[in-house]
Amino acid sequence: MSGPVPRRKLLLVALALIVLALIKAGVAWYWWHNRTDTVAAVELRCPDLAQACALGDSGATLTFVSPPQHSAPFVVEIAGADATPTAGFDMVGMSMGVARYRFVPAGDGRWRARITLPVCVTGSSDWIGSFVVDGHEYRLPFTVGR
Ligand SMILES: [Cu+2]
Repeated sequence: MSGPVPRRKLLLVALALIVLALIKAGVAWYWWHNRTDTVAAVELRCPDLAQACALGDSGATLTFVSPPQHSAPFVVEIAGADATPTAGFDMVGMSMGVARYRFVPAGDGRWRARITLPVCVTGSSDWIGSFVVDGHEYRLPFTVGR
Protein backbone atom coordinates (compact mmCIF):
# COMPACT_ATOMS: atom_id res chain seq x y z
CA MET A 1 0.00 0.00 0.00
CA SER A 2 3.00 2.34 0.15
CA GLY A 3 3.22 3.64 -3.35
CA PRO A 4 5.02 6.83 -4.35
CA VAL A 5 4.03 9.90 -2.35
CA PRO A 6 1.66 12.03 -4.38
CA ARG A 7 3.30 15.13 -5.82
CA ARG A 8 0.55 17.29 -4.30
CA LYS A 9 1.44 16.09 -0.81
CA LEU A 10 5.15 16.86 -1.37
CA LEU A 11 4.28 20.35 -2.54
CA LEU A 12 2.17 20.95 0.56
CA VAL A 13 4.99 19.81 2.84
CA ALA A 14 7.47 22.06 1.02
CA LEU A 15 5.07 24.99 1.30
CA ALA A 16 4.60 24.34 5.03
CA LEU A 17 8.38 24.29 5.54
CA ILE A 18 8.79 27.59 3.68
CA VAL A 19 6.05 29.23 5.74
CA LEU A 20 7.70 27.97 8.93
CA ALA A 21 11.08 29.35 7.84
CA LEU A 22 9.48 32.72 7.10
CA ILE A 23 7.84 32.84 10.52
CA LYS A 24 11.19 32.00 12.14
CA ALA A 25 12.92 34.73 10.17
CA GLY A 26 10.20 37.18 11.17
CA VAL A 27 10.56 36.33 14.85
CA ALA A 28 14.36 36.65 14.64
CA TRP A 29 14.05 40.01 12.88
CA TYR A 30 11.56 41.26 15.46
CA TRP A 31 13.78 40.12 18.32
CA TRP A 32 16.86 41.69 16.73
CA HIS A 33 15.16 45.06 16.30
CA ASN A 34 13.55 45.18 19.71
CA ARG A 35 16.53 44.30 21.87
CA THR A 36 17.16 46.98 24.47
CA ASP A 37 20.65 45.93 25.55
CA THR A 38 22.56 46.81 22.40
CA VAL A 39 20.88 49.68 20.59
CA ALA A 40 23.01 51.33 17.92
CA ALA A 41 25.01 54.20 19.41
CA VAL A 42 24.17 57.77 18.45
CA GLU A 43 27.23 59.66 17.17
CA LEU A 44 27.49 63.13 18.70
CA ARG A 45 29.14 66.16 17.15
CA CYS A 46 29.91 68.70 19.84
CA PRO A 47 32.54 71.20 18.64
CA ASP A 48 32.40 73.19 21.88
CA LEU A 49 32.58 70.81 24.83
CA ALA A 50 31.89 73.61 27.31
CA GLN A 51 28.43 74.14 25.77
CA ALA A 52 25.52 71.83 26.56
CA CYS A 53 25.42 69.18 23.82
CA ALA A 54 22.04 67.61 23.01
CA LEU A 55 21.89 63.83 23.39
CA GLY A 56 19.92 63.02 20.26
CA ASP A 57 16.26 63.94 20.71
CA SER A 58 16.11 62.65 24.30
CA GLY A 59 16.03 66.13 25.81
CA ALA A 60 19.10 65.33 27.89
CA THR A 61 22.35 67.26 27.47
CA LEU A 62 26.03 66.65 28.13
CA THR A 63 28.52 69.31 29.21
CA PHE A 64 32.21 69.22 30.07
CA VAL A 65 32.24 71.36 33.23
CA SER A 66 36.02 71.41 33.05
CA PRO A 67 38.01 70.75 29.85
CA PRO A 68 39.25 67.18 29.29
CA GLN A 69 42.94 66.68 30.05
CA HIS A 70 45.42 63.90 30.64
CA SER A 71 47.18 65.26 33.70
CA ALA A 72 44.21 65.80 36.01
CA PRO A 73 40.60 64.71 36.54
CA PHE A 74 37.83 66.64 34.83
CA VAL A 75 34.08 66.82 35.37
CA VAL A 76 31.31 65.89 32.95
CA GLU A 77 27.69 66.80 33.63
CA ILE A 78 24.56 65.23 32.16
CA ALA A 79 21.25 67.01 32.61
CA GLY A 80 17.78 65.60 32.07
CA ALA A 81 18.49 61.89 32.64
CA ASP A 82 16.03 59.73 34.58
CA ALA A 83 18.39 56.87 35.44
CA THR A 84 22.04 56.91 36.51
CA PRO A 85 24.16 57.57 33.39
CA THR A 86 27.47 55.78 32.85
CA ALA A 87 30.50 56.73 30.79
CA GLY A 88 33.51 54.94 29.31
CA PHE A 89 36.51 56.25 27.40
CA ASP A 90 38.60 54.77 24.63
CA MET A 91 41.22 56.18 22.34
CA VAL A 92 40.53 56.38 18.63
CA GLY A 93 41.50 52.96 17.26
CA MET A 94 42.58 51.63 20.65
CA SER A 95 40.50 50.05 23.40
CA MET A 96 41.64 51.38 26.75
CA GLY A 97 39.91 48.93 29.07
CA VAL A 98 36.41 48.33 30.29
CA ALA A 99 36.28 50.64 33.32
CA ARG A 100 33.06 52.64 33.33
CA TYR A 101 32.17 55.65 35.42
CA ARG A 102 28.82 56.00 37.15
CA PHE A 103 27.45 59.51 37.40
CA VAL A 104 26.24 60.77 40.77
CA PRO A 105 23.18 63.00 41.31
CA ALA A 106 23.97 66.73 41.45
CA GLY A 107 20.41 68.02 42.01
CA ASP A 108 17.74 69.31 39.61
CA GLY A 109 17.99 66.24 37.37
CA ARG A 110 21.69 66.82 36.84
CA TRP A 111 24.35 64.13 37.13
CA ARG A 112 28.10 64.53 37.43
CA ALA A 113 31.12 62.29 36.97
CA ARG A 114 34.73 63.03 37.80
CA ILE A 115 36.79 61.43 35.03
CA THR A 116 40.44 60.43 35.05
CA LEU A 117 41.53 59.22 31.63
CA PRO A 118 43.70 56.10 31.49
CA VAL A 119 47.37 56.68 30.86
CA CYS A 120 48.58 55.70 27.40
CA VAL A 121 52.15 55.52 26.12
CA THR A 122 51.23 56.69 22.60
CA GLY A 123 50.52 60.19 23.88
CA SER A 124 47.64 60.51 21.42
CA SER A 125 45.03 63.08 22.35
CA ASP A 126 42.07 61.74 20.36
CA TRP A 127 39.44 60.04 22.49
CA ILE A 128 35.91 58.71 22.16
CA GLY A 129 33.57 59.01 25.09
CA SER A 130 30.73 56.50 25.36
CA PHE A 131 27.80 57.74 27.43
CA VAL A 132 24.85 55.50 28.28
CA VAL A 133 21.85 57.62 29.23
CA ASP A 134 18.39 56.16 29.83
CA GLY A 135 19.10 53.05 27.77
CA HIS A 136 20.73 54.81 24.81
CA GLU A 137 24.41 55.00 24.01
CA TYR A 138 25.93 58.23 22.73
CA ARG A 139 29.45 58.34 21.36
CA LEU A 140 31.39 61.58 21.42
CA PRO A 141 34.80 62.03 19.79
CA PHE A 142 36.89 64.70 21.50
CA THR A 143 40.44 65.96 21.69
CA VAL A 144 42.33 66.42 24.92
CA GLY A 145 44.13 69.73 25.30
CA ARG A 146 47.83 69.92 26.08
CU1 LIG B 1 45.89 54.25 24.19
